[in-house]
Amino acid sequence: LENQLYACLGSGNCYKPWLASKQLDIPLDVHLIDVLSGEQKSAEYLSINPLGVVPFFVTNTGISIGESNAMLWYLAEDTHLMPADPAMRAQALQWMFFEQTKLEPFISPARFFTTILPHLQDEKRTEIATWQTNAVPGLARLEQHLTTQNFMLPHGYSIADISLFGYVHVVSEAGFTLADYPSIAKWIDRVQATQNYQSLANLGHSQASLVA
Ligand SMILES: N[C@@H](CCC(=O)N[C@@H](CS)C(=O)NCC(=O)O)C(=O)O
Repeated sequence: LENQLYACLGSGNCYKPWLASKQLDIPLDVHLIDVLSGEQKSAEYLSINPLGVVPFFVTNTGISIGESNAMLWYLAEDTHLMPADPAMRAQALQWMFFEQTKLEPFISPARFFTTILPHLQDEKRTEIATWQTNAVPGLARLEQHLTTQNFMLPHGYSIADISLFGYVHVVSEAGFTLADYPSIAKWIDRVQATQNYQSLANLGHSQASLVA
């Protein structure tokens, strides 16, 4: 039995555990779920994940894990992507909660209705503007942090970076310009230069261009 990842193309949340598995060389079977056609609510998928969302992870010992950042935590245990020091582990978690509360809820839907379903952009104009406004404080805080640090944690590249990278590296697809965030832009370059890095477009292999 291999680790199983249920994922959809183009998703920052799905990308996070997949990228970690690639960088750590952890074997993983990827099952693509077509969220745009509602496959995540099919009886077959609900029997695997009753919440009907992706990503979803089943370990090679048969244990189910929801939430992309929880998957990162599991995959990185005892590796260079997880700090050993308890206070640093807590800082990793701190940034992962920051990602899920201050950035992902705004960048993800703004990007969805701008880039993934652009025909809904006009209809969603007001909501998109609100999501964009709400993402600014989080992006400003990240920019400030990365002005003095190469990576999120002082010891170097970690799951905190992977967590934030998922949506922040595609923030231009949500209507932002990275020129406004020069330290974030340089951090994106540094993450892309880490060992065994794989782009979001490679998630699900060649089919990823459908929603790139
Ligand atoms: N907080 C969750 C977010 C999961 C999530 O929102 N998944 C989206 C795709 S990125 C989804 O499955 N949407 C389809 C639906 O809700 O029906 C995580 O980090 O894993």
